[in-house]
Amino acid sequence: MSQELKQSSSTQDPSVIHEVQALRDELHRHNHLYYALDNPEIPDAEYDRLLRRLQQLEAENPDLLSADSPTLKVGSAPLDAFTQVAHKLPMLSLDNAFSDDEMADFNKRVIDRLNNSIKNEASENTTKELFESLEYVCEPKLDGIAVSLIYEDGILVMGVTRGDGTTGEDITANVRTVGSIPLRLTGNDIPSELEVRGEIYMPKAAFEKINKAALAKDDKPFVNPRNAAAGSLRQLDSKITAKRSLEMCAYSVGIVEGIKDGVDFPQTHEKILLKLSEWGFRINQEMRRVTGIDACDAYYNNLSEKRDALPYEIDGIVYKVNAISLQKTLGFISRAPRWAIARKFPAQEEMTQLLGIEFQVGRTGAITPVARLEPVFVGGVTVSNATLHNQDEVKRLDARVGDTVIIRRAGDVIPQIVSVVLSRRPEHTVPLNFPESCPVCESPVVQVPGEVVMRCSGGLICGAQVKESIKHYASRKAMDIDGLGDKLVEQLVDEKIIKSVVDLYHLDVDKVASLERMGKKSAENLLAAIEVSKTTSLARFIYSLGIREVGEATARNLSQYFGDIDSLLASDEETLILINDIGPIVARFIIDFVSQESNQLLIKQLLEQGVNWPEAKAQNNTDDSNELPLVNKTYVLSGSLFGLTRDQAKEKLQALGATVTGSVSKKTDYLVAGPGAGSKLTKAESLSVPVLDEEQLLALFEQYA
Ligand code: 9MJ
Repeated sequence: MSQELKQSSSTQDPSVIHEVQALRDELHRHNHLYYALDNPEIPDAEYDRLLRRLQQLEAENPDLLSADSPTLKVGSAPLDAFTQVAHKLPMLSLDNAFSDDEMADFNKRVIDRLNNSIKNEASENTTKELFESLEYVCEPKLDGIAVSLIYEDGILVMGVTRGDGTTGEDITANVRTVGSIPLRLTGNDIPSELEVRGEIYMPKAAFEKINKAALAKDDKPFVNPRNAAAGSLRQLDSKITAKRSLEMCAYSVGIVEGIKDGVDFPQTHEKILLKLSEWGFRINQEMRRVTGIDACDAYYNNLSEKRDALPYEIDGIVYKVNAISLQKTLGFISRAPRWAIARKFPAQEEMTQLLGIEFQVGRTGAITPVARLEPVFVGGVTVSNATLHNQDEVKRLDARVGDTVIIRRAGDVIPQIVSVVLSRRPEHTVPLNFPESCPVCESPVVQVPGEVVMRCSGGLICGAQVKESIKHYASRKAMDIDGLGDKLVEQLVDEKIIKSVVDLYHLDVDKVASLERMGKKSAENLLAAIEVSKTTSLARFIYSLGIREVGEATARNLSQYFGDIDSLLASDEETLILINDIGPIVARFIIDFVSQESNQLLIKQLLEQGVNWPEAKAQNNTDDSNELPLVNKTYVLSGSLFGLTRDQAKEKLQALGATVTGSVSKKTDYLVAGPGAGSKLTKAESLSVPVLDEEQLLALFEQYA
């Protein structure tokens, strides 16, 4: 509970006093949940908003300031299970900025203060230029757990969490297990007492691995890598911590005593970091020294692009004045240094209301629950839907209509519901029931043993499956029917103009023209596009049939192997599994498809309507593709190309035997990068994957023409 607020002459408004009191109580509770229990209930963005509101009210009503205000505190009391240790120098936190404007304000505050202090020292020559070209060090803000490591004569003797900034927990046994924390430093210029500060974090890959293992054992997964790191560090048994693949990145020094005679301790932040690296610490490879605030903003933009490709989570950029002498001049305010700031990325997690849940039926009958949300701005876009994936996820979350939920949207990933804020659950909510019959055609919903997904058993009786299969057939990578988008397919099916893809070839131009938002010209264009699309490739045709698990690559392999559709129809599982990339499960799906009479009839009818492709020689031999020049080579395409589309480039590469994938990894042989290549280019560079430009790609095609 906050101390009772004194009413003073300047703040009479009881509603302000009440709001301040309520905010403090609320923030105290969230601090405890976050710092002591590793179990935050609300997203950081919501916490920041509450804190900022309290800061604003305190600034407007200074008489309401109180010694126990959460605005003066960094965190909350540590758990009792570990010994508490007082920091010799407090571990401060950082002030935040959320825009270029707030960064400019920070820079101005720094410059004004430095100018004033110089004036006070009676130097008339205030060098405005000097401060306008002030050096900052920029580094990613790791989203982990801040720690202090004490070294005596170069030997690690203690590791302490930040705790509330004044007192932390002794986690020495646990930090010793972290690979990137040196137990003994190297060098002969190490001060006899040295405190190194940094962030312990869990890399994304390790986080995914431990959560997979947790789910396999029916344990509760961690919400994010930071919670996973915190949970791992707070283990009383350090053997468990040792298995958690934690990392530490050093970002500053605290106490430094007993510098050896003749040794000059570095006098800039950058040089201190380089010295720490020399002594054996990991420092951030993205760290850069820049001049002026514009360069800080450019660094921010650049890192925003790279963010998804980094192997660890970051939630912003930290900027620090480089010269230690200037840092000393600037000093501190209550809880943060004046010489540093954290520029936060737009929140990737936000809170909103769950308005309803709908069940969508996909092309293969898979039923996906979709959450309808009160629109919320998160991760840079407004989100009003989020997938709930499947029944297991629905059970895990227990999200109910009316609930307040936390939404996460990171990078280009589809928005997810992370958790439910149970303390805000209204009364009389009901758990979600998965439907027993299809919401579209009312056929029974079935679950194949061993599969998580529930499916509508209606097949092509089901209007939803019909629509999705026609959309797939017409899509760009399938029959590529120009102008036949999802909306138009829905209209054609809803108006009973078509029931299957075969009906596309008997369309009545007037009926199409009479549809909403259509007209004579659009209808004629559509019919012309359908005519043009009839000439295709066998690979596209196989893909367009929508056989389960037969994507573009598998369709291409089938096309190359069989050379014609009849051989595919006459095939068997033993033959299919000889083909590149086809295992017993996919082989079963293919046989299931081709053995159904309705599918055989469909293919026959499509061919009768004039769907055709150039004849090709069957390779009928799984090794043949090895004769193609780019076989076993993996390419990724990114950015814009000018002389051809990315799809054309992809098809040409594949025709030469190459595999083309969507993301850069150690297995990638080449990245083809055009302007705007973004994070894929960054990742390729970080993995030393060779990068080709369009000219080099065209030269490659020329070589094998
Ligand atoms: C993080 N989290 O990466 C600081 N931080 O400096 C970096 N945090 C910091 N610096 C002073 N790079 C207080 C916190």
